[in-house]
Amino acid sequence: MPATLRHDWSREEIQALFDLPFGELLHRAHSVHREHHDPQAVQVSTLLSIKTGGCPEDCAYCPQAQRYDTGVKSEKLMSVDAVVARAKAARDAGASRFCMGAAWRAPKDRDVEKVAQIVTAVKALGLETCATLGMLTGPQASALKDAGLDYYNHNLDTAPEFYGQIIHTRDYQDRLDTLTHVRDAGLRTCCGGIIGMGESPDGRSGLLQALANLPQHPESVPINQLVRVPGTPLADAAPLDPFDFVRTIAVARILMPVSMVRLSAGRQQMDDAVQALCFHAGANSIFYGEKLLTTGNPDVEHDRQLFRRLGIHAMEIAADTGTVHADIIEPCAA
Ligand code: SAM
Ligand code: DTB
Ligand code: SF4
Repeated sequence: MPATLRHDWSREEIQALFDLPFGELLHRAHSVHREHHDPQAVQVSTLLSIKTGGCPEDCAYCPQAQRYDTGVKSEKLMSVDAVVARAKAARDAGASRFCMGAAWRAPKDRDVEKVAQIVTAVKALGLETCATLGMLTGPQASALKDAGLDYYNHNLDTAPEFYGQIIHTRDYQDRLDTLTHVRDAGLRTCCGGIIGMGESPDGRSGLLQALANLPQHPESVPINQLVRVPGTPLADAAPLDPFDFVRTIAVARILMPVSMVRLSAGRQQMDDAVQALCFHAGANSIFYGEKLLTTGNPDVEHDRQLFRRLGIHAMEIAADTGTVHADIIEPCAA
């Protein structure tokens, strides 16, 4: 059934969902999930860092910020052929989407031209394409769309009021502006955040509120658990209660019922049972392959076994590369 999507969630309503008994919250989230998705189908994306390290920004979580001593070696933009070889391998291993990340604050126009060539070549392999390159102008977003880009990833990362404790080199509005350019160019948005950076429970509600109250729900919502990288300011952030992570997935599923919710970074540090709870709570997308951008991810064989043990399977690309968005009706409540 087509979903009625809300964009007017209050902080109190969201907090009340977080405060439900765990079993009750999971029951509600799983029911919403079943209404709109095949609960056994999980979308798999493979990530590649196509331009690594040396970033001028100061995102406190990020191993690629130049100013932190994290041991990440800077590398320039990869060639089309080198990226295509990695994309082919990802496709042959079963990925349906290839996500290319670059450690830029904002790409220059000539960077976008080069990435556009890469996108066209990856798209020709029959994969869905996604890129995350930092802040984009409207014309840059359109150029990427014309090259065959399907999704653009740009995260809000955290609640507006906590953002200033994590990033000082650009503000929340800059992120919202890029998301507007991406949507206006006709690209699908992939937008989420990070849990476990020391935010309060209200901070988690604030992130999900900001995401759900965007003019359109992002088609893909990556929920990352902070990967605590030595050398970054958040290296010693307090560990997250795994149930709080599962709760965040569940509330995201309830607020954004037709979006794909991605159980994103942090799976390597997560017990298989916690991942199973995340799938039950409504996560239906993962990053697949041994590496995220610079940090580790579960190996492919482990994930294949996990899928078998849980009776879930990888989702196919729909004919129009629309994955599973056919039943979205936007917008409803103001
Ligand atoms: N430079 C671009 C940008 O910031 O938009 C694109 C790449 S950036 C690495 C993409 C996203 O990765 C960030 O917005 C953040 O949400 C996520 N990320 C980076 N480091 C992380 C970490 N240590 N743990 C979890 N997520 C992380
Ligand atoms: C997202 O939300 N998570 C991915 C992707 N979008 C680009 C990145 C996770 C990065 C984790 C740290 C690293 O490997 O460098
Ligand atoms: Fe740079 Fe992106 Fe890392 Fe921030 S998250 S430091 S913008 S690569």
